[in-house]
Order: sequence, then C-alpha cells, then structure tokens
Amino acid sequence: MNDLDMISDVLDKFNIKDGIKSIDMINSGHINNSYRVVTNCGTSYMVQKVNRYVFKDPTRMMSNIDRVTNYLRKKISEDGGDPDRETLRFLYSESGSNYYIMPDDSFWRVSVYLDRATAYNTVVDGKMLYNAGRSFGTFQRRLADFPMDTLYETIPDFHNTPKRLRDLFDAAHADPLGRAAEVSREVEFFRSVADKVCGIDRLQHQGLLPLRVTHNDTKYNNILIDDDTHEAICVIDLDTVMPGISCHDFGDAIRFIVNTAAEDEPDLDRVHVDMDYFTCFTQGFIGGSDGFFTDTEIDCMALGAVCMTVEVASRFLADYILGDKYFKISRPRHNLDRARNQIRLAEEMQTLYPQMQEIVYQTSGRRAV
Ligand code: GN1
Ligand code: MG
Repeated sequence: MNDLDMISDVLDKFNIKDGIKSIDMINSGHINNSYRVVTNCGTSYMVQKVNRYVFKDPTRMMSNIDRVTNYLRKKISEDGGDPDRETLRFLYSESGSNYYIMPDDSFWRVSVYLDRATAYNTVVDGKMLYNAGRSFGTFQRRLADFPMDTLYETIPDFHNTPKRLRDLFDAAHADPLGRAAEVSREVEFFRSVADKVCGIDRLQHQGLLPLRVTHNDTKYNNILIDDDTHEAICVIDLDTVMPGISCHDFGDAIRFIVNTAAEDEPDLDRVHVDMDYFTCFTQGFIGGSDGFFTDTEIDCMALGAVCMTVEVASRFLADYILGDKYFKISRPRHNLDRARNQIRLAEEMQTLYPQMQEIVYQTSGRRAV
C-alpha cells in the first residue's frame, strides 16, 4: 500500500477521527516521508513515515524525542514562552506511545502542525538568519542541563568525521557498481583535507571540546519562522538530538545557509559562500549565546563549517558510489551533484577560513586559545 492510502488508517490509530480534507507531501527532507494533513475540522497535522533504513531503532529515537520535548516544554514555560508554539508536540497513539507501527512494519508518527510558520529552503533575509542562529543557540542552552547520558545514539557515529571519510574510502575501494573511476578526483579531494577536518574530532577525544546535547541536523529548513513576526520560533526535525559537538551544529547550519546555490545545484559556478549570511547567522548563534561556549568551542566554529561541509559531501559521494540507498534522490546522479556542490563550497570555505574565523572572534569578543 502506498503512503497516501495508509494515512487515514494511521490517523485512526492516533485517535484522529474527523476525516481528511487535504494531504500535501513535504519535499524538503532527504530521509523521512512527511505529509501535511488537514482534517475536516481544519486542524493540521504533520504525519511522517520514518525511514527504517536510516533509523535502525526508531523506538529509541522517539524515546529521545519524548523526553527532550517534555524537557523543552518546561524550560520554555520557565522562560515565559509558549511551549505549544516553540517546541514540537507529538501525539500518543492507541498503543500509548508517540509512534505507531502498522501491520506492514512501517513506522509512523504524528505531530501538531504549527500554522502561520514556515520552514524556508532558501534564505530570504539576514534578520531571519540572525533569528535562526539565536534559536539554534537557545536550543543548545535550554538543553545544557539535560541528563545527556540518558539519550540514545540514534545513528551511531553520526558526526564521526574520520569514520565518515573511512567509509567513503572503503566504498570507493569496494566500488560495487563501477562508479568509482568517474569520481577519483573527488575521492582525492577528501584525502587532501582529511587531516584538517578531523581536527575537531581529535580535540573532542583529547577532552578539549565538551560534549553537549546538540541537534546534529541544523539545516535552515529545520527551523520554523513565524509568518508575522519573522522570529525563529521552533526547532524541528529532532531525530538526531543526542550528545554532540556545538561546532557541528554551527557548521552544519552555516554550510546550508551561506551557499548561494541550492545544495544540489549542478552548475558549480553558482556555488559560492555568502559572507554576509555567515555574519548574520554567527551574530545570532554566538552573539546571542551570552558566553555559553568555551574558548576552544569558539576557536573551532569556523572549522566546524568546513568540517560539516566536507563530511556531508563524503556522505553524498559514498551513497552515490554504493547505489543511492540512504538519501532520497529524484534524478540519476543526484547524490553526485550534491557531493560536487558541497566539495566546491568546502573549497571556497577553506580560502575564506581566515575571514570566517575573524568574524567569529569579533562576534564573540574572544581570541584564539
Ligand atoms: C539529511 O533529514 P534532512 O533532510 O533534514 C541528513 C543530514 C544531512 C542532510 C543534507 C538523518 O537531513 O545529516 O546533513 O540530509 N539527515 C540524516 O541535506 O542523515
Ligand atoms: Mg533530518
């Protein structure tokens, strides 16, 4: 059965009985299947089928999400905010959990859809970027005292950059589909930057960078912007919230935001780093953090941008070599286009690294340690 035919049965399991008025597929994510469903009463829900190839144990992911969202609700209330607008609320199904496994083993969840708010796939203005930066920073701050050890690792080694690069080299070596020859230049790029981009991982292992509860997928379209106020109100896509490194959250957001082209733009001449956007987001994320980050974290933020761009490029390329099993594609060579795009972006970031570093220092009022 396809997803659309199942949605009404899924809603039934979540005790939503008022009939479906409309269903729209949301195409921005690369992993789960997401639908906005409006019922006849006019209530909107986000209905999602979780990707079980990517999330091997989605029940653990939903347990993380349950505890993190409940914790955030308390923190938001304490801050005088509106928990129903500033964090996600997942519904409980007839089985008592915040998910439901259908007879065909598909894994579903339903959350309240926030109206009058938009997830943007492209940057519209700097003020919104600043707000997004603040909001991702606030997300980490609010979770600073969350008992980190109780969180499951929803995808093991998710931002383990050395392992991601090893996986790519192994994929190129195994070359099951004969695709490695055409990407030998790209694979060489990863060998040339490996030592540099693994620097954050080394510092973390030396105990110089703290683990925090981080989001780990801070794409710009993973934040909802209020249609009226343009405030970044709610961080969404909590699937990879787990212990991580703050510079990775900063860097992953930057790699998406500063790109003057879409992440999968095949014309590489259109791919550049927008330094104004870099500044806006940095001012929100770091400037709005009231000294939350350590000096070493500040020192690694710009490197985090290069690191996350290289890492996701390696993941796209490995997926292309292995037959496009992880990221959804909508055309042949889509993952190769994405990988080449991100490599180009990372190359330009390396050139601009001193300027990025300077902006981070100026914003934080701190210098290299
Ligand atoms: C995926 O789910 P989505 O589309 O927000 C991926 C991220 C990548 C991103 C690249 C669980 O994010 O790690 O950075 O694509 N999420 C997962 O666009 O692998
Ligand atoms: Mg995601």
